[in-house]
Amino acid sequence: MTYENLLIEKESAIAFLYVNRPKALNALNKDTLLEMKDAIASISNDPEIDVLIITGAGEKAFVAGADIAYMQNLTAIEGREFGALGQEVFGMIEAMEKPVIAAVNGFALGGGCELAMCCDFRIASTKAKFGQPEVGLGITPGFGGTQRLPRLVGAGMAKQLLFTADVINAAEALRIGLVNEVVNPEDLIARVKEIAGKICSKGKLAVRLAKVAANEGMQTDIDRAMTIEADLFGLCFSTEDQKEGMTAFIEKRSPLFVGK
Ligand code: DAK
Repeated sequence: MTYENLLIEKESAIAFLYVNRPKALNALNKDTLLEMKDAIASISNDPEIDVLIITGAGEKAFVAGADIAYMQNLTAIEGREFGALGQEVFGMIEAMEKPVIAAVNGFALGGGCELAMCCDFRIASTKAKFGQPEVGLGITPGFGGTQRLPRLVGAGMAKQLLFTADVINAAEALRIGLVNEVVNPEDLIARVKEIAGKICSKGKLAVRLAKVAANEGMQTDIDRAMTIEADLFGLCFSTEDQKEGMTAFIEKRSPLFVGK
């Protein structure tokens, strides 16, 4: 599939997905979401890629939301389909076993904030702005915002943001735990690449199983979650990487992981 609204770049084991509609501040319309669905499936299945970085093209925006011009005249049925498509794509990002980092370079509003939240974690530039402005448009968030925001920042803070439609800056996003780090705009991609590179240097099966354990564990009660963790921990002992990682430690050398 050729993409009109995305740019995909690959650098060793790291893939970059740029949402690329800078004139509309990278707003998500149906075509963009369909392209993202294709791209995420392809990156998930690409054996050369271990980490995905999602960011926005241009200087101003990560993603300024779902495309309001596209949504303005949707019928109820079309709106339902659009919401389901967004939820499906964001669910694919959250569920893909390879780590996904959001490099938030500017506005991350509405569907853009929701896109950042379905990534595993967020690194922001000082220019980033976050918010769920939907109630100001007479709608509720529809791509998971009412669910992921409370899980990330707590119910009280999430409800304040959801009910007021307030837009917060990167420092406030850091304070409430919505982002992990804030860096200067010119350093954003380098910093995210540095983190991605560090992840790539680890046992990739272990990284993926750790993601599965964390994601699945958060969806269930603690006893079941511990069982999931124990099972996935056990599974690691079927891998060459576990043998190599522990042998390297005993032999006081760096491990050479093969991802098997
Ligand atoms: N959609 C479409 N176009 C957008 C856009 C958006 N979300 N955001 C910006 N643009 C366009 C602007 O219309 C403008 O286009 P032109 O006029 O140049 O053609 C261009 O991008 C530049 O924007 P501005 O001129 O407004 O730039 P400023 O720097 O002055 O302002 C801004 C930047 C980000 C503060 C402002 O653009 C803004 O407030 N944008 C809207 C932000 C917003 O409200 N985002 C949330 C969208 S609602 C659901 C499915 C999905 C959703 C909900 C439910 N179901 C079906 C259940 C999701 C909803 C949303 O995400």
